[in-house]
Amino acid sequence: TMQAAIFDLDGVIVDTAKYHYLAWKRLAGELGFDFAPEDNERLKGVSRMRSLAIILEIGGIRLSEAEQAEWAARKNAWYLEYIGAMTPAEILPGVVPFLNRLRQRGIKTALASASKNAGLILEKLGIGPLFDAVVDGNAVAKAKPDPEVFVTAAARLGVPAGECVVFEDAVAGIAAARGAGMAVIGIGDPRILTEADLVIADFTRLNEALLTGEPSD
Ligand code: B16
Ligand code: MG
Repeated sequence: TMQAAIFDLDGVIVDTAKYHYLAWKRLAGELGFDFAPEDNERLKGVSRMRSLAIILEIGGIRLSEAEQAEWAARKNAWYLEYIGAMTPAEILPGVVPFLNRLRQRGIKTALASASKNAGLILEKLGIGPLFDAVVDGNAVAKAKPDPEVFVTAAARLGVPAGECVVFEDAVAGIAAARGAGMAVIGIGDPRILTEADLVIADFTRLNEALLTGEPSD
């Protein structure tokens, strides 16, 4: 039986992708090229520096390590500006009731995000207390699709990998959860998230029956 539920942040709890997109687009603009919305898909679940490498490849631009660090810092400052006005109203539908029901059932909850800003975002959303553990981009050395972030989350909860279920919206994140030996529920399009055990559109109709095998109420 499932003892723990581990959640990705961007695309699962809240749509920060739109703010990342605005910040990367601004960076691309300053470097003199356009960054199309379609290309934003490639950045989902991927670390900040890896995202920058993808953007620079799209723009056909080469930068030194020091310049890359500067642009990444600039991008993050813009991103922080954009998420500054974020409120609990932006939490994706069904998330809070689902987290509450899990907790009522004694199922442990963790956040496992690639983002170094995850703590700040949870604070803005007011849902930090709903997680027993938070593992973010500051706590891991290897980014998704490496399993480290999920392995670390399970260890912090004290739950074996085989008894964890992961909720992920990104292909890289699903691969990471699989690599950790965990069950994965994809949030999004089943044609894209082909490696998930199950794919749902969002949390509005999901309940803990999925985890306990008990009938829904
Ligand atoms: P930051 P997740 C990821 O969050 C985003 O999906 C990805 O687009 C972003 O580049 C990454 O966080 C790093 O974010 O620049 O804030 O450290 O989906 O793993 O919750
Ligand atoms: Mg995500």
